[in-house]
Amino acid sequence: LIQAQNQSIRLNQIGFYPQGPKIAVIAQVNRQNAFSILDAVNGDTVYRGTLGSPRNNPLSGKSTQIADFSGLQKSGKYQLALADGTRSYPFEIKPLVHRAVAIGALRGFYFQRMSTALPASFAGSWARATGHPDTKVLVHASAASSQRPVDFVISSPGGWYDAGDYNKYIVNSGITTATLLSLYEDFPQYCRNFNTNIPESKNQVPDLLDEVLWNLRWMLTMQDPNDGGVYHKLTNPSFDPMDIMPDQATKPRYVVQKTTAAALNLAAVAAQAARVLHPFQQQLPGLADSCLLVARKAWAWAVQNPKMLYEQNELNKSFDPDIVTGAYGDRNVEDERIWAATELYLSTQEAQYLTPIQFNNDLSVPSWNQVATLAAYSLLRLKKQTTGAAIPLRERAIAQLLKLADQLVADLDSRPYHTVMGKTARDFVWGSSAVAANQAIVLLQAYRLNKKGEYLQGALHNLDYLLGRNATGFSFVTGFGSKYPLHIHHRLSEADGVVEPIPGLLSGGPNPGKQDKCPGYPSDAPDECFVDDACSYASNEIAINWNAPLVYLAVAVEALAQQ
Ligand code: 9MR
Repeated sequence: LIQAQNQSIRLNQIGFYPQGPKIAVIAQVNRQNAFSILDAVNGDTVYRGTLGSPRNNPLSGKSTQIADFSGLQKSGKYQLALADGTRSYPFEIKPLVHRAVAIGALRGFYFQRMSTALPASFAGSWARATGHPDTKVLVHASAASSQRPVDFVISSPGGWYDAGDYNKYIVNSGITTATLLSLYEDFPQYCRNFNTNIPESKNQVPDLLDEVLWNLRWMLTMQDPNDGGVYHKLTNPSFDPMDIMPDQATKPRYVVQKTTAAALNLAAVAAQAARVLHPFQQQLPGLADSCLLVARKAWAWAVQNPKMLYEQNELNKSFDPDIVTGAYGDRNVEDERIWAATELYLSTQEAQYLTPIQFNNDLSVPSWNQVATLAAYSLLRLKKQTTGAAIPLRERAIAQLLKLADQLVADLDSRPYHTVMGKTARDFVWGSSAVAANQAIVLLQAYRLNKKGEYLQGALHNLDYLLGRNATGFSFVTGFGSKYPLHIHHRLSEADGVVEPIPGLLSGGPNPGKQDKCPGYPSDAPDECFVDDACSYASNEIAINWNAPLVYLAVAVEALAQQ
């Protein structure tokens, strides 16, 4: 009976929890205000409602109307229908409604695994041969030293492909891996029973941590054991063409320059991993201890080298070959210092790490280059480990986090899509989908502190945004929903000869920067600057630091719905 679906009805294309908020947005003002919810199987009307009064969208000048059917709590498969007969995509109301998305999003990381073949038993139609062994990686001239001359080769296998490209970057791995470790620390019980059908599913380590280990072990190899410094990235000099599979992509690879940002990212992640992996001594002998050693050494290097920034253009003036892949060139590493110090403190309780920590500045929604808030999350979570002089730091972190959460949910009732996302045009940066997901994590952390319903609801509204309730009408997660991107900027999906993109990957989302200059952007409105075309690396690429907060969000709402 699913028929005549109208793309102007925007809603979470997967569905809603029986007790949760349920909102659809009509992207054009309608002449008749009545709407109904139909049983998608037999067409019966199960709920009637009235659209809200028009809301102005300052980003596009358009108006929307809200259909709120939160009162419908019965499980089932439904469609929303307007008085003129137009119908929405089908959606479900049921417990565990986001479990499949949560599993799919974590499996997205499995598909990003480097240096390994993906057999059909785990990867289905997206099975592939092994590529990028990275066992003989050249030390770039920018990273050469007396111990590591230019012709020196290191082994640095594993890790996840960063995004649509075939390189791996420590800075971006930092926030990604930490977000997944934090998910485990926040919801250990749920995560212990979260099976994602990966090769390690039958071992005695939770799948979430097995997935993390794939990248963590790589990150550890990026430290130069001679001095504790950490290479910024492992990369080809320039991006591969779009139509080449990993086993065919055999150009030389380099580790490039040691930077402060890389050292602090590794210090933070390895310190957090040390305490998360501590209970798994038997399954992973020695690993937690090694992580702590690596973290301490990386920190010490950063103390000696407090501002070694990654400046790719400058680097190319002095060294060959030129490196033109992703820079992740953060110009301010003070937030990375706070984060690494906090994780080291929480894993060791040593006062030496307390000195650099302060929460005097406003916290911001995390991104690859803004990570102080990750430190706040860990302090909130680990109350017992926070003693003495750390107690007032934790209190300040809590106050700042709640302030940020309150700003995010303010005026929700007037927003055109009733989402936390999109309060201002500034939310629509490169990778805006991750802004939405990370805003939701801020709210979930606040919710864990004081159980205020509006925070949890705000997080759900942003999940709705990602799954279709937005100005583009797309669910941004491949393979999930009725309309999702089919042409992500993703070499693995473009080159594999399979029509469907690899599932469980979060597209970057609207970005008015339009840096790719692709044809086909529908408008200049910041919330509409999205084009489902593989040429659009600025709006339709995928990336591990965008997928990780999606995993966190989907798993967290599932875990909370069961409590
Ligand atoms: O996510 C990054 C975004 O914040 C930057 O504006 C953009 C341009 O520097 O780079 C993005 O990261 C890309 C990285 O540099 C290379 N791999 C793909 C990443 C996602 O587009």
